[in-house]
Amino acid sequence: MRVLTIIPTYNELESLPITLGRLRAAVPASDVLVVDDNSPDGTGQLADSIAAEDNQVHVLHRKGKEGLGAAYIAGFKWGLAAGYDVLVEMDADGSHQPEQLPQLLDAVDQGADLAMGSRWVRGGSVVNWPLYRQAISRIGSTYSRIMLGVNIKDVTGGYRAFRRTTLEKLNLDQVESVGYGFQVDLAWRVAKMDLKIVECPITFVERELGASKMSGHIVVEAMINVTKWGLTARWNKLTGKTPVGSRS
Ligand SMILES: Nc1nc2c(ncn2[C@@H]2O[C@H](COP(=O)(O)OP(=O)(O)O)[C@@H](O)[C@H]2O)c(=O)[nH]1
Ligand SMILES: [Mg+2]
Repeated sequence: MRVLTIIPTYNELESLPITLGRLRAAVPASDVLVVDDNSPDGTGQLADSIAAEDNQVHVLHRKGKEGLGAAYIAGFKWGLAAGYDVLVEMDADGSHQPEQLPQLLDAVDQGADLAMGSRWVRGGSVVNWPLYRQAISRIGSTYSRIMLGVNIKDVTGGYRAFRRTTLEKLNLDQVESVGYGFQVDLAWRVAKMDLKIVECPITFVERELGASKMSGHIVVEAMINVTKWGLTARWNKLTGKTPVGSRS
């Protein structure tokens, strides 16, 4: 299996080299694609200098900050075009421990179409995460589960390994949202296709360096979108038709 780990970055100058070093040591076989949104702190240039020394590290430079979702879509397209078999999502800040990636890859190897790192299954946990962040994550996951009818415990999580065929079946250009909504959107699309999703317990460690890019806007966007998707799906089921302009 050729594996590409995609790491989106925005102002991760301090964290990125540590995470990259850990990833290259933990899973040397995985190539890496850093997707940088022209970080003002020079993360993109730092990634370039690391890539110049390591031919398994690549960098995709984007014009400006367009959100996590857009960065991942660009990264997925790059990885699919380059022929990778498995595409991994990983944060740059160390929250997704590279040492736990083999679990996700094993799950894919054993037949999962999507392996998801999960904080909210037995064995999963969070370290140093403030209570309000835990509350947002748990409530957001539970609300999404009920609203969308998906049986995934940690649906907003962003440590994932996709089999390439899974991404090929999704219409990536239709995926909406920028933040957590993006992760929910992707997971829901996979769940609707009746593919095999496996949740693997992970220990999510809050960043020690740099600042979070999470905002109230991102949370509100996710809530509004999940509500909209859930109601649209119920409406479609009830009427047996697809309203004009709705998601398929
Ligand atoms: N390219 C890109 N990366 C982003 C953007 N927003 C967040 N990220 C990255 O996404 C990952 C998760 O973001 P983070 O701020 O740690 O979110 P939190 O863990 O929910 O607090 C980090 O690697 C960020 O650098 C963005 O707009 N563009
Ligand atoms: Mg983080």
